[in-house]
Amino acid sequence: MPAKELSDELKTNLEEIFNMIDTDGDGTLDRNEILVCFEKANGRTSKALKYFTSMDENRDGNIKKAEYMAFWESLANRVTEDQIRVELQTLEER
Ligand SMILES: [Ca+2]
Ligand SMILES: [Ca+2]
Repeated sequence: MPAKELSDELKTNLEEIFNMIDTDGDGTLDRNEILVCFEKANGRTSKALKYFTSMDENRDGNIKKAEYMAFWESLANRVTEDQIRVELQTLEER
């Protein structure tokens, strides 16, 4: 099955969230930034760490934007965009 592309709208949304999580603006998400984001969202730290581990493909402890986008793109092959939006809403709820 060919890889499913994320819609432009969802990509824009994902980039906005990336920039929101990347509080020091260095273009990568570190463990701390992810934890802060998820703690503010719902205190769901274990879920944050699960996401973080699956996103960090090269295991260097940081999530680059490319790794982040690749994670969501691979997720798009398994779930619908609506489900991704639901996930994103849990991040955006403050
Ligand atoms: Ca950062
Ligand atoms: Ca990495």
